[in-house]
Amino acid sequence: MSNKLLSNFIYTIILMTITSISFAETLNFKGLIIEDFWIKPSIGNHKMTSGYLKIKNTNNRDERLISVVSDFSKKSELHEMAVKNDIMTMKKLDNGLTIRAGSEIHLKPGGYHLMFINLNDQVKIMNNYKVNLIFKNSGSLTIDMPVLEKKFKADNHRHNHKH
Ligand SMILES: [Cu+2]
Repeated sequence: MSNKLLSNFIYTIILMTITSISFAETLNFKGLIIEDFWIKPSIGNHKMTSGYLKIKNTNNRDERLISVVSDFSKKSELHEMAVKNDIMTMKKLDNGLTIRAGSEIHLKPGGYHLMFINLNDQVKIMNNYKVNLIFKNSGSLTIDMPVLEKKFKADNHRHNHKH
């Protein structure tokens, strides 16, 4: 094998690796681009944890994430975090989350999130959990969410949880 061939070969391998990594993190479900999905590890015997993701709506009609289902917690809800009288509070979104045509929503620490309540077991790092996302127009999609440790400021806030 010539040097040029060899370097082309190596280049191709690198490119394939990068491509497969990005494939694993981005899903296209009927024009809804879903990425950056992860679950926060639960702490000790704390019975709940949260999940995050980004959804981009490339279609020309509005979409709505109406509910979430998981098999590792008794309940799963869509929540919004907000500051009320200097205390972080969480509110359940009974009408779901609208993703306008051509725009995106980012569920992230300190804002919108998926709330997994009454966990069957401790949610540990390096595990993956199946989560079912139910959309008003596009129907349901199951994604495999990895448990990742990500540092963020909102973690230090005291919050008042009403369930
Ligand atoms: Cu919550």
